[in-house]
Amino acid sequence: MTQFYDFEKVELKWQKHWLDSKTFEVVEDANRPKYYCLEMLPYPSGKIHMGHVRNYSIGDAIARFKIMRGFNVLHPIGWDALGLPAEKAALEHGEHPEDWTRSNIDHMRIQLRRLGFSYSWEREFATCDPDYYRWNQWFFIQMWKRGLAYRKKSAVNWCPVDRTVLANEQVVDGRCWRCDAEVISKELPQWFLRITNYADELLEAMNSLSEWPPNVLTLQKNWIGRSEGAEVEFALANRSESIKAFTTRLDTIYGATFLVLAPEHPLAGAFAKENETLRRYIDKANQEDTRVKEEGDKEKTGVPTGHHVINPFSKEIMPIWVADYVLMEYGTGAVMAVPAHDERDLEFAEKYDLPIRPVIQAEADETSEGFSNAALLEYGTVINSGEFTGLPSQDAITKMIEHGERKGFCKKTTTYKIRDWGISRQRYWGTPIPMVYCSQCGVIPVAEEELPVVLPRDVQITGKGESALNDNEKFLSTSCPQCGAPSKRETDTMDTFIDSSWYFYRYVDPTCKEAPFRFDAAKYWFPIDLYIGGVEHAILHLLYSRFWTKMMRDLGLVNIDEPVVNQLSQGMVIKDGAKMSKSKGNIVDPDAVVSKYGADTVRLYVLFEAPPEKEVNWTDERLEGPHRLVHRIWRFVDAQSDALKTAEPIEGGEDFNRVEISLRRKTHQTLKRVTYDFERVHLNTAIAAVMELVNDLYRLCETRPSRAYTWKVIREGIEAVIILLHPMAPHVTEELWERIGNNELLSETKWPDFDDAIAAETEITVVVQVNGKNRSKVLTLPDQSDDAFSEVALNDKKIKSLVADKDILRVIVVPNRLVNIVTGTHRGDVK
Ligand code: ANZ
Ligand code: ZN
Repeated sequence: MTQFYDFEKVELKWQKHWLDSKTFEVVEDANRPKYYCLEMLPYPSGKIHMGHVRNYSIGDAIARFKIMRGFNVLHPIGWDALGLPAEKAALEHGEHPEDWTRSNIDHMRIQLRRLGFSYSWEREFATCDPDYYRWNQWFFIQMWKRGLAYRKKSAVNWCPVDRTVLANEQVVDGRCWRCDAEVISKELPQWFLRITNYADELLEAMNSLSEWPPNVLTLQKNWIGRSEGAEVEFALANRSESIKAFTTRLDTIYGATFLVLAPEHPLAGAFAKENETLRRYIDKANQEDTRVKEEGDKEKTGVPTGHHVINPFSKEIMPIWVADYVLMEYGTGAVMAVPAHDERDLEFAEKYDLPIRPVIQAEADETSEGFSNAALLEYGTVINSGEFTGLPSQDAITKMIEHGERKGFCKKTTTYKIRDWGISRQRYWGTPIPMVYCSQCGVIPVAEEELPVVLPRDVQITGKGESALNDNEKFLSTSCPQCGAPSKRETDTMDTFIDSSWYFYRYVDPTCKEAPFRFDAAKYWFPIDLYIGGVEHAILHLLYSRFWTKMMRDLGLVNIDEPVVNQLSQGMVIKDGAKMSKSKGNIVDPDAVVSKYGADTVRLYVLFEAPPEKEVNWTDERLEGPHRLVHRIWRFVDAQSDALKTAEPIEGGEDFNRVEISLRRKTHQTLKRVTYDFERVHLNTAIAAVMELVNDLYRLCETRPSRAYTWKVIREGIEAVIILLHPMAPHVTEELWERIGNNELLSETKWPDFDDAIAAETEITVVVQVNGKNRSKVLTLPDQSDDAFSEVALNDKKIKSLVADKDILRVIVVPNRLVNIVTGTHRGDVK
C-alpha cells in the first residue's frame, strides 16, 4: 500500500529540526572556503509576496547547493524596517509605527520559516533596532568629520500629499512613486553625503564587476553620467559679467547662434529685475520639479533676455535666452546652443526662429553641406570655422581647447550627472541624524559615547510636513556636546537607503558593540559571492552600497573595494501579464498556495517556470507539474523502499548489463548537467534534467528488475534525484533521504561527484534488417556479445511488430554494425 504524502507534516518536521539543530548557523573557519549568499532584505510591509518567494527560493537553492559543495555558507536575513509606510499605517490605524513594524516582522518571519529557507536566524536583526541604527549615526559623524557629510540649502522634490522630500528616483514621470501626486520643488536646508567624491572610482571600478549583469552596469554608468568636455567663458556685450558654458562639442562653437541660461541661473535672475516677462517665466519654471525638465519630451519654452554675449572664437555677438530645457544642476547651468548639431537646440531654434548654421560635415557624405532638416549629431569634418576648418572633430576639440586655454577663456573639464546624496527626510520613523544646533558653537555632532540617539516612542504622527520629532520637547532639547549650553537636536531622519547600504556587513557580526562589525569577520566573509534582488534596485541601492564600501575602506573598516562579486537581478512574478498589485486584484497569496501544495512545490514552481532573470507569469494550473514531481518521487521511494534499503552501494568491479549501464549513464549525465546548471544559476533546466531521470527510473522499475545489480543502480539513480532536488525542494528530499536508510542529514551531505567516463555518451547506432531489408536503427553499446546485439535488435519496437507473427529462423550479427533477422514460414497456432 502506498502511503499518501503528507507534505505539511513532513515540512514542519524538517523546519523544526533544522532550526533546533542550528543546521544553518555558521562560524568563521579559515580552513574552509567561504560563500556569502545574500538576498535583498524585505521591507516588513505585513505579508511576504511572490516576489520574495522567488527571490529567496533562488538564493536558498544556491546557498544549499554551496553547503553541499563543501563551502562554509553565510546565508542571513533581516528587515529593512524603517521608512514611510509605517507612519502611513500609524495614521490610518492609529497603531504606533514601531508596533506595526514589529508585528509585521513577527508574522513575516513565520511565513519565511514556513518556506524552509536555510537562513542563519541567529544573525537576524531589524534596521529599526537602536543597536543597528546607532552605527548609521556613527558613520554619519565619521563622514561629517571628513567633510563627506555637509548641510546646504537646496531645492528638493516635495510630495504635497505625503508631505515629504523625495529623492530624484522616487519621482517617476514628475509624480510621487508612492502616491502618484504631482511633485513640486521646495527649498530646505538638507544634509548631503558627498558620493560625488567617489564618482570616478565608482565608474572605473565597474570594469572589475565582470559578473554583474551588463544592464545594471549601464544603468549605473548613465546615472553617474561622466562627460568630458570644455568650459567656455563668454563675455557679455556691453556689460562686465561673463557666462561659463559646458560643452562636449567645442568643435561646433562656430555654429553657436545663441546662448541659453537655466531659469535658476543667477544672471537670469539679475536680468529679470528689469524684465517683467522674464521674471514671470522664471517664477513659473521654478515651481516645476527638476526631473520633469530632464525628461525632455515636453515642448521647450523660453524667453529672450535682451542681452548678448560675444563668441570668444568667432567674435560674433549672440543673444542670451532663458529656457527650462537647460538644467541648473548640470554643468554650469548655461549652454552654447548649436541648433545645426544638437536636437534640443534645433527644436528651440525652429520654434523661435533663431539662426541655424552647420559647421560639421559628415565624414562619408560630401553632399551634406548645407542644412537638411535634422541635426547632424556625429563627429565629422569641421567647416566654416576659421583656422580650424578642415580638421576632424576630435582634433578640432583638442586644438580649440589648447587655443582657448592659451587665451584664458576656455578650460578642459569633466562633468557628472550624479549629485551628492540628499539624505534628510522630514519623517519620524528613521534614524535620527545625530547633530545638535548650539547658538554658541553652531552645528555640532552628538558625542560618540552618547550614541545611539534613540527615537523616542512618545510622538504624535500627524502626517504634516515635518518630522513628528519636532513636537517632542524631551527629544528636541538637549545640551551642546561642546559647551553644554541648551541646544536643539536635528529632527530630520536619514534616508532609509542608508540602512540598506551596509546591513550586509552587520550580518557578519550582528552583536558587535565596539564597532559596526569586526574587521576580521568582514575580511573572512566578504565580498558577497552572490547578491540577488529585483532590478528596481539596479541603480540606487547597489550604487549606494558600492559607495558605502569605499567610504568604509577609507575609514579602515574593510579591506575591499567592492562589496559584491556576482549580482543577479531576478525577474518579476506577474499575473495575467501585469505586476501583482492590490489595485489590479491579481495578487497570489503565498500562504494560500503553500497550504494547498506545500513549500517544496511552490519553490519548485517559481524556479521551474523561467530562468531567474526572466519574468514568471503565474499560472495556477502550472503548479501541477512540480506538484506531480514531488509526489512521483515520494511514491517511487515508498513503493520500492524495501528493495532500495537493501540495495548495496556500488563498489566498482560489478558486471553491469546494458540496461544498468544505460541508467548509470543517465544518472551521471544528470549529475553533471545539474551541477553545471547550479554553478550558472540555471535552476529551471536543472529541474527539467532531474525530471528526465525520474522518468527513466520509473521505466526501469516497470520491468520489475530482479538482479541485485539493477537495484544498486536504481538506488544510485534515486539518490541522485533526491540530492539534486534538495536545494530546491529541501523537505521532501530530506525525508526521503532518511527513509532510504541514511542517518546523516541530507542538508549536510556532500554533493556527489559525477564520473565523466560513466556519463560519456558511448552508444553506437546499429542497423536492423529483416530479411536483408533495412527496417530500423537501434542505439546500444559497442563491443557486446552477438547474443546481446540480437537481443537489442529484437526488443526494438518496430522490429517486434514486424516479426510478431513470424518464425525467426536465424539472426546474423555483424558486431557494432548490423543485425539481420531472417524469418520463415507462418507460425502455426500451437496449443
Ligand atoms: C554645445 C553642443 C553642440 C552640445 C552640439 C552638444 C552638441 P552630455 O553629453 O549629456 O554631458 N548641456 C550642457 N550643460 C547643460 C545643462 N545644464 N542643461 C542642459 N544641457 C546642457 O551633454 C553635454 C551637452 O549638453 C553640452 O554640449 C551642452 O550642449 C548640453 F552639437 O554644447 B553641448
Ligand atoms: Zn555649544
